[in-house]
Amino acid sequence: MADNHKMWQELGMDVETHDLLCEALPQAFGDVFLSQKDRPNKMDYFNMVVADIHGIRPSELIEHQKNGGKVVGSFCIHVPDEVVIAAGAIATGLCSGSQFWVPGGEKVLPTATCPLIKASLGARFDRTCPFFRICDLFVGETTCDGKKKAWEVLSEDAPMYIMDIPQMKRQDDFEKWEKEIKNYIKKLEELTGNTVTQDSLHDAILTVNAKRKALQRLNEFRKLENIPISGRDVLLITQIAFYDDPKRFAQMVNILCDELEQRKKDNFSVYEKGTKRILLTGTPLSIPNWKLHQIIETSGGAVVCEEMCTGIRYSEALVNEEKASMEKMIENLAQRYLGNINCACFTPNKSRIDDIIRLAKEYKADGVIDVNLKFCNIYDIEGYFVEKALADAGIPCIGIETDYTDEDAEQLKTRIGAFIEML
Ligand code: BJ8
Repeated sequence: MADNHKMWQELGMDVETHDLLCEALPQAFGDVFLSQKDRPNKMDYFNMVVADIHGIRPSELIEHQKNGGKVVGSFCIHVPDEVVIAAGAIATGLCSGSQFWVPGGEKVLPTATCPLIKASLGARFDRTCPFFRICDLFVGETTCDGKKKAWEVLSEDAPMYIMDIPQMKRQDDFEKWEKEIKNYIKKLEELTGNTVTQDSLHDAILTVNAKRKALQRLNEFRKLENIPISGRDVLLITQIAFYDDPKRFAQMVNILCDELEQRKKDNFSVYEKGTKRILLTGTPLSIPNWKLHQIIETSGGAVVCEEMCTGIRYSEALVNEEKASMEKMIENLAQRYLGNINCACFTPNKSRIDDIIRLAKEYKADGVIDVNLKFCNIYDIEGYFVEKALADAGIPCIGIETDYTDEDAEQLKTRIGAFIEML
């Protein structure tokens, strides 16, 4: 693996502290992923990306900047990557899934803030993540209260732009969101000096759709009785989707799917017979948050679907692919990015509840685990409806609350183990 220290130093990172993260990651990755039996060979690409996650992709982003390009980071799947790509910039995900960054966030935020938000700010303020050093623009959104206020704090140190996401899905809200997307396009045009054209926007829609289609193809394998790939591996791939070059990523996922196609023909499963099928729903699992999948899949369960932003919510819906007027394509983006994402920030949010039941049936889940990141009120409260709907549908469910630490790992193992046993 290349020595990235020079690059990190030039980015103004705290290299010494960052080295501690680099030391811990290979062990965690080995324990969760490399210890699995019968992994598909074509996971090699994704292993390599993660092994050098703060090296390979950051150096590509820097190369793009050296050639005059811009890099735009965002924290939420409501922010449309298509317009960033159409403006000739690179879009990258920014939300952070490690406890490593949380204490840094706690220096500027109340402890009673969700770990995802704390880690995101910690990564920037502590200078321990290259992605948070590279971005020319940080795009926040007004989804939950914690994020909304945290962006104000982050803006003291980073160039921020905020998209105001409606909290309902009425006709007026779609129109408002269309305006927000138009304003975002203007901002990106100013940043990059490029114009978003009908051609560039249409190409970008096709590029991002191709990535989502590859993920859809991958997820289809999880509906099979004999599942040819583990939930852990699919989670990892989905997490990488937020960072990788979209065209290369789609190509690599499709190559992997070709291998899985053969496994499907051979009725090959990575799980033993009798393994219980689990659907996860709730708050996102940002990289490198692999805790729950690891616990579930070493306790007699298989994660068959994530009704999460790091799951189906990211990949299921496509943007209409028609090459229409700019106006119409922006309307199509607004439809997809407002209408088809069921974040708990919306009221009401019945379509999420319906989706959970639909997905539990499609993926033949034996049980559902409703996951909540500590201090996330909106998902916590919505858990009431999730659990009620699942009880009505006769699908067993438990709700759990967790964070990025390992402190609750033993307790979670006991609870999840007991849940899986009774399925
Ligand atoms: S669309 S889930 S990515 S906002 S977990 S920060 S909600 S307190 S991450 Fe999210 Fe967009 Fe919604 Fe998805 Fe706040 Fe809750 Fe923390 Fe959250």
